[in-house]
Amino acid sequence: MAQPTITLIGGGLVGALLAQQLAGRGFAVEVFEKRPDPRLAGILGRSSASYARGTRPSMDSGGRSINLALAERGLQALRTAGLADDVLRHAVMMRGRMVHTQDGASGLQRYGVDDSEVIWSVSRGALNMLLLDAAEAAGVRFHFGQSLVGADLDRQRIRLADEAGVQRERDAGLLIGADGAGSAVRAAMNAHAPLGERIESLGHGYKELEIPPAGELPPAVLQHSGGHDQFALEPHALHIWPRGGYMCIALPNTEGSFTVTLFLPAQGAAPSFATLPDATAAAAFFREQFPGLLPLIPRFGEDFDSHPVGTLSTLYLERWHLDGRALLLGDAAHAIVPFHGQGMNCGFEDTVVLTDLLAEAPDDSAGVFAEFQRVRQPNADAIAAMALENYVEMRDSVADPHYLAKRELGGALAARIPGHYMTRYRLVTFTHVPYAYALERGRAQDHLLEQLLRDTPNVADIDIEAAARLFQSKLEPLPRLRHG
Ligand code: FAD
Ligand code: E1W
Repeated sequence: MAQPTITLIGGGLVGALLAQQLAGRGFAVEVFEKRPDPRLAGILGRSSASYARGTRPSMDSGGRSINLALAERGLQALRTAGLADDVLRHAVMMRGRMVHTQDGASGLQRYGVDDSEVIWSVSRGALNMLLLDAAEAAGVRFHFGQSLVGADLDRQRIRLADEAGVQRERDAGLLIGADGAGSAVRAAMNAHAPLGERIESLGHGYKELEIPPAGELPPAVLQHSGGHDQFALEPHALHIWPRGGYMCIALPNTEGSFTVTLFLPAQGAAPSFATLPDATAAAAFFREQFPGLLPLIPRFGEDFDSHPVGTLSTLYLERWHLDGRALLLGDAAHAIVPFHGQGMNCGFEDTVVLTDLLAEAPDDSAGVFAEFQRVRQPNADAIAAMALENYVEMRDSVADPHYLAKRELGGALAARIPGHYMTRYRLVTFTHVPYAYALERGRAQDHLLEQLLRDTPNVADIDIEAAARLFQSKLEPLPRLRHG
């Protein structure tokens, strides 16, 4: 039987990668993307050639440089698609988190055991363009500047609007929504038959700021900042300035800049975005709370005033599909808060699962969509929960003595019994075990760590051999963990 035509809404990170894989399996794929083609419509009319030459390739349409952390799960999906090496050529390795305390001290906490366990900072814009190129080369047809505005799901028809607002209708075939957290496909499906949607706002927002390459900063501010070459800070780290109820982070860009993100309550008593109405108030707040960071952001005022406050929510749905007619994936199905750096990674994992299922049973889309949700939803729920938990851990506990004792004991066990103990962070970030398994295993391990520390709060006093025997007797060995 002829394979059905697939209509994909959204040519973002997940949509572009899914399209490339489906086309590689022989599906005819049409993608409708709201925004103009980023490869042509560079900032200030920059030509696509300047992107190809790599001049400041990480700018968004507002001229900002936005990056994301790519970890093993996303990398594995890119390997499946044959794109991992290309992506890594444009990535900056991050070995661990560099924690900057209020007093100006900083120290690197490695993420993994060695350089085989690292994560990668990639430019969202450059990654998206690479994926669009790859999908096009695989035969995908893109229609940019085409926004989904409605659908008649009974007749499998969609309505699109171009940038001038002119609408037209067309047949959808199989409709797949990869159109992000504010998904229009989801809205159309929900209007047709409720999806059991629940959106939980975190109540915190975020604002992006930029640390330029070192060459653009006065030598005096670079003296103790810990950077080298063109980087104002240590390049191979994810920087964190935890401050209790809020924090800043910074990820490196290939050209030497860093993108800083401030996470802060949206409303309520100071400090919150509501109590920082303008850049002057915000600069005073930074001078107080992030004194080492402020001088590295020379365009603080412009950045603060011109960049919007982003909102953060978790999206839960009861249903991800309408029988065999329409399906959601990526953020459209399961948007999460960003504090584990796994939203894109999870969406990339989705694309591999869906492509395999569809290629195996191309004429049973109802069965495939149901199976996709059955497999992926428990894992999406698990990473949603872990991402929420990680915010608290990031903000509050990186300096908490009990947390540090647990880390120390965990480190000793990871070295002594690697087949029985691996931190939840490493299971999530450096392996392919299902997220739901990482969540469950993390709980069981944590329970035992707490039990040991309750009896003997001082790690130096704990008998590691006895602790190792406890873990080995209470927990199954970890599954075979494929690294890299
Ligand atoms: P999107 O990237 O949102 O793409 C959706 C696409 O659909 C867009 O191109 C959009 O223009 C298009 N679209 C929208 N509506 C329509 C319409 N009506 N018609 C046609 N097209 C439409 N994840 C990580 O893995 N690591 C990180 O370090 C990380 N950091 C993050 C930091 C922040 C502050 C935030 C907010 C998120 C972060 N994430 C991270 C999550 C990551 O950004 C998302 O999970 C990922 O972008 C989801 O990809 P997507 O393709 O599903 O959605
Ligand atoms: C990562 C936006 C973002 C992205 C991330 C991470 C964090 C905090 C944030 C989690 C982490 C990579 N994390 N880092 N250090 N400890 N946990 O690992 O992507 Cl806020």
